[in-house]
Amino acid sequence: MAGVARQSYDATYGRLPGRRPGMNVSAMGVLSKYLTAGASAGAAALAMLTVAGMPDTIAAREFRAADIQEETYPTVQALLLMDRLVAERTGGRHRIRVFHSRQLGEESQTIEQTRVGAIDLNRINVAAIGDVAPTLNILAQPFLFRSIDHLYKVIDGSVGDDILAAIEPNGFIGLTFYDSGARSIYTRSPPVRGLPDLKGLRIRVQQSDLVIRMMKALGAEPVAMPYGQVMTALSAQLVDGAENNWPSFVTTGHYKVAQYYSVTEHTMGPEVLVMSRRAWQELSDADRTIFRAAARDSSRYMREQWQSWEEQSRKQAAEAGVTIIGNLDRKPFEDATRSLRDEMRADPRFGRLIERIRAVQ
Ligand code: GTR
Repeated sequence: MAGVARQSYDATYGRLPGRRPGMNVSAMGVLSKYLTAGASAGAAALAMLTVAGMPDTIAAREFRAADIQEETYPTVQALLLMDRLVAERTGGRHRIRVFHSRQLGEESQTIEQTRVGAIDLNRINVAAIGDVAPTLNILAQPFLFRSIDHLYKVIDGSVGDDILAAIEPNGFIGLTFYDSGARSIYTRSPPVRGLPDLKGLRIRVQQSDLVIRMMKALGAEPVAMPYGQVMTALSAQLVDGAENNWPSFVTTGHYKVAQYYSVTEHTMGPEVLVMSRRAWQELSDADRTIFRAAARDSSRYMREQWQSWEEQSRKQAAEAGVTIIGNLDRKPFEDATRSLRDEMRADPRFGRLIERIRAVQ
């Protein structure tokens, strides 16, 4: 079976996953693991086609994938790996072209384009898509997970699968989750050392009803705006701060202007990879299996490196003079947002799933 033409890969599709310092701790070794595994999965998929007597003439296709993060960001690297896996496992019939750095628009625009089928694949944060695929808001709730381990057990298990499946009526096929760590609040000034310090501060949030309400519940004034505008807003002092995970705080450059990072870890909402229903309908059953498996493999690959990304970003921020407020009492933050969680639990669409999440040990 024809493999990916590796030499021309960089020219056509951009950087290979694993090349960037920090990302490539053991990436090339990890990569070959996935690619080797892929060869047999691809062969198996082709065999399935033959067994089922289906024509093997399913059109070759280039799928457009969106990710607003920049090229070196872990999720973009994961999508680039997914392209290689899909190419290898379909004998080069299908490719994924990754449009990173908001080339296809801001997150809310890409979500709409994915819903109508103009974008085929989209890597989005669960909070950002929660307004149109409400089940994903479950995972974006403040103080839902006890730890990152708890989150992993949930998204890797049957609840995760059920949440991915639940968004199909909203026009999306949920393929996999990606790491996003925990989000914390950072400010230009004043430093947030406890809940009272947040009072009245203008904090940029994602364009999400849930997150807007969460920030209000914390006593701040939420300012919802697209990711691509936050740096300007911080620099021009239109907002006092924002909130995000370590790698986003650093890759966006926000750490250069917002020099207080308060470890509130108020949400651990992961990233999600969705496919448009339209693109999904074009895939044969065998190709669907390949896409799902490649998505999950790319997510495992990314997870193997996520922690080192977080650590390196944290270190880079500290070296650049960021004050890390790590000893803040999170209990008042949790208490202030309790009514949001209670409301979601009482919602018949979400109550059972939330109970299952809480029961995961
Ligand atoms: C990042 C996430 C993006 C986007 C961004 C934001 O952590 O990866 O998809 O949601 O946060 O704050 O807008």
